[in-house]
Amino acid sequence: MKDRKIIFSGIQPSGDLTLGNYLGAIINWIPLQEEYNCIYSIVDLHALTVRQTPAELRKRTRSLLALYIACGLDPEKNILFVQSHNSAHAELAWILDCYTYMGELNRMTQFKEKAQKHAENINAGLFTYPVLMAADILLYQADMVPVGDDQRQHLEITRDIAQRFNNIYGDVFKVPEPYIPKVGARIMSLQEPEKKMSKSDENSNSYISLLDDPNVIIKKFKRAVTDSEVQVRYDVDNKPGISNLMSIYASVTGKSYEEIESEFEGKGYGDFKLAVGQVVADTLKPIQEKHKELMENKDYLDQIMKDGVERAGRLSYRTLRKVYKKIGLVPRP
Ligand code: ATP
Ligand code: LTN
Repeated sequence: MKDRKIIFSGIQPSGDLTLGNYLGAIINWIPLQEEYNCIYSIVDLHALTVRQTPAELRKRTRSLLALYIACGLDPEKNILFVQSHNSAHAELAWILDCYTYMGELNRMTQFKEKAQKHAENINAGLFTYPVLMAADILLYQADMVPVGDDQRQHLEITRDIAQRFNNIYGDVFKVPEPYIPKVGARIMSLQEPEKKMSKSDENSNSYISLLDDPNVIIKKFKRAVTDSEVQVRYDVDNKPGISNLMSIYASVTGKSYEEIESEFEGKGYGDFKLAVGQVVADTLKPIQEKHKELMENKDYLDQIMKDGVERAGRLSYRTLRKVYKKIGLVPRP
């Protein structure tokens, strides 16, 4: 690997990717591949914190890898791998569990939200989820972690755990920085614009799946909840629906909010919603075609997973060995 800064990020195969995942995370990963050593994982162990149907989880894991590539991540330039293929993640997570306090984990808002949503299955994995995420990142000595705004708190706890460990044992872990985009970091639900767009929402009208048909995309934007004014203007507090559509449009086209406001001056919401739908459908079309082609080539995807985990495994093994030594575990003879 070239001597460059290291980037790590991951997405759970817990449902079809949404436009939120794309604009909040993946779209920012594409330019980074030219300047950094990037490692992107499909974090299937994290997905187990919510009950999954085995056959679907298997299919979605492959599909997510195909989407990574279809969105523009080059498997030669980036390390792409499946988290469960590298046992170092689960191993380091256990160690870090012993350096993380219950009180810290109790403050995590994602845990509180997920516990409320899955009241019948508040398992210990859901509670220690951020520690596995810390292990993912710290194993690779990542400098930066590109994520959406909802992951800010998890990045904070990762930094706290790394610093705590380093204070006891010396400089073992790199303390990572979050990398959160200015526009598109929090795409909201199309039906309830106060809530974030989420792939596990029961109402499929609330999100755009990256694999939705163009006519479905246009229809969902047409139905998006907005206010009773007619002016396309950015104002998150008073016009959350329109502001959300504006941030989607801005993030896909690269236009500023002022440019969008003047583009739609004197036009109604109908025209604007159609334009957003159209530009999103056009952006996703080549991704969908490439995804379809890749899904028909199982051997190719398997080869990428195999190469990816070999490279990831080598890097993480160095950190894991150092950690075991520092804390006093006897090396395997
Ligand atoms: P789930 O609904 O299963 O909790 P999710 O849609 O929130 O999943 P994750 O796999 O948890 O997706 O997140 C993958 C990446 O996408 C993370 O970097 C996260 O910050 C980002 N992300 C998720 N939802 C949004 C959103 N609505 N807007 C912007 N970024 C998002
Ligand atoms: N927790 C993240 C997914 C995730 C992740 C990571 C992101 C797991 N491990 C490591 C960045 C780096 C989520 O819920 N979106």
